[in-house]
Amino acid sequence: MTHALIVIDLQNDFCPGGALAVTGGDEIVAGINALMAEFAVVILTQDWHPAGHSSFASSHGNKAPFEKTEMPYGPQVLWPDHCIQGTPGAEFHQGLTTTHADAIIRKGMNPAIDSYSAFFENDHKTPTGLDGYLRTRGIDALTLVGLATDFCVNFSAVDAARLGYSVSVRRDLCRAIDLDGSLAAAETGMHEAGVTLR
Ligand code: VGL
Ligand code: ZN
Repeated sequence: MTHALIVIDLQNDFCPGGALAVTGGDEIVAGINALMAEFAVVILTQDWHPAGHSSFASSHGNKAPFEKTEMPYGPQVLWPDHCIQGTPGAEFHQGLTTTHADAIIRKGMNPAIDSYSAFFENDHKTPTGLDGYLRTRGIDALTLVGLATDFCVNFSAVDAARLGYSVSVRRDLCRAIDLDGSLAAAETGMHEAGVTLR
């Protein structure tokens, strides 16, 4: 098996002090850096929204951050403005080793569709190209780490398992947002999809 490490969204806005801070988001950086040495291929993902993105509560006028809404592609949590292209909040955490990355996959650029997964936008149809990249490099096993366990790590892991990869999530190297039980639901969903939770 050729194994890739996928580091999900380890960006300033998801770390303490950021616009959509995940508790303890910065605690996992050193462990992830150390883990990179064990993998033939390292891929980083970057949440990369245009200003005014439709996943932002501020784009809906009458909605507050963390409220839910219905989008044409299904339910969507509305977020504080975060990871806006070219802003400091969208940069990787400064402690993250980015020099060994084989590829950086950006997602969430379509103003009308959010993209939690590294593989597909939230319509579950529009691909990011990551599957093609991994297949053409002969990769069949993935380990996922990063932020946030219950959103982007979860959606990426479930999509990867459905696409036929052997998938592990290192829970100790992830941190969760945990809105209304979303972490427990995500762990159940990943388990049911055949993801190994370590
Ligand atoms: C994420 C919410 C909005 C994540 C990204 O990386 O988990 N969560 N955008
Ligand atoms: Zn986002």
